[in-house]
Amino acid sequence: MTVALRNAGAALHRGRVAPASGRRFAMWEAGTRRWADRGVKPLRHFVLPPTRAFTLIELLTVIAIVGILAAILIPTVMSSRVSADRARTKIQFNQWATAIESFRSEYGYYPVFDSSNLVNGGANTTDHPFHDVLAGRKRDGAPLTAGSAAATQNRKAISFYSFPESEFTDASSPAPNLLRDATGNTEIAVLVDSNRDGVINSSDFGASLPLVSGISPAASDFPDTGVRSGVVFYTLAPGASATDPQFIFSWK
Ligand SMILES: [Ca+2]
Repeated sequence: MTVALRNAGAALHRGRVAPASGRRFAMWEAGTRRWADRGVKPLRHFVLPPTRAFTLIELLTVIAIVGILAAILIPTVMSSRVSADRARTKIQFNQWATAIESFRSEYGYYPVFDSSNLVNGGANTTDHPFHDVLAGRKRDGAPLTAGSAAATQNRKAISFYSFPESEFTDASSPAPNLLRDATGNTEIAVLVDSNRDGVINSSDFGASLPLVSGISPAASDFPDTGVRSGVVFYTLAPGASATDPQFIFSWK
């Protein structure tokens, strides 16, 4: 006795209307307990959707829209990234300044890093004055060299700041193991109120402000009379040039 129907094999059809002899069916026979071929079942009402490709106009329109969106979004994304890097740089400078102020609170005077007034001034493969004074140890974790400027100033070898690896250039870079800011700058000025008169001016840093990437702040950015602060960091802002000097400052 016949109890069921099943599709015994689907033929592949193309076109708007499948041919009438499109599909074969089998019927289950209980007596023999097997599927028996019952031939072809007409598929007169089986309609396939028409195939359709994009026209050239449609493709060009899509490409134009994608191009317009990219032109709008890419500068926005780039600008956001630069703004974020600037903000992170200011935070980083602020943390360094806090460490310097902690040093002053401990010892009663501001540390002297290097006559260049740059955070990487005097750095070599074994010593890094700015790092060593504030970290209370060398880059490799070794104790400060007895009698060195860092050991003499930070005589208690106090760790005022733990420099993360992200604040150094890669060991494989052309200038490895230098302190860097969040924008990638390694030329960073550090000024302290050495004579502790409440103002940072030429009495503290010398005849002229240190250059960063060949440029120093103008009087409009850093008055000749100085600024009332204990610690100042500055570096060149992303995209700045000699004709368009812009700096990232941090005062504390
Ligand atoms: Ca001063």
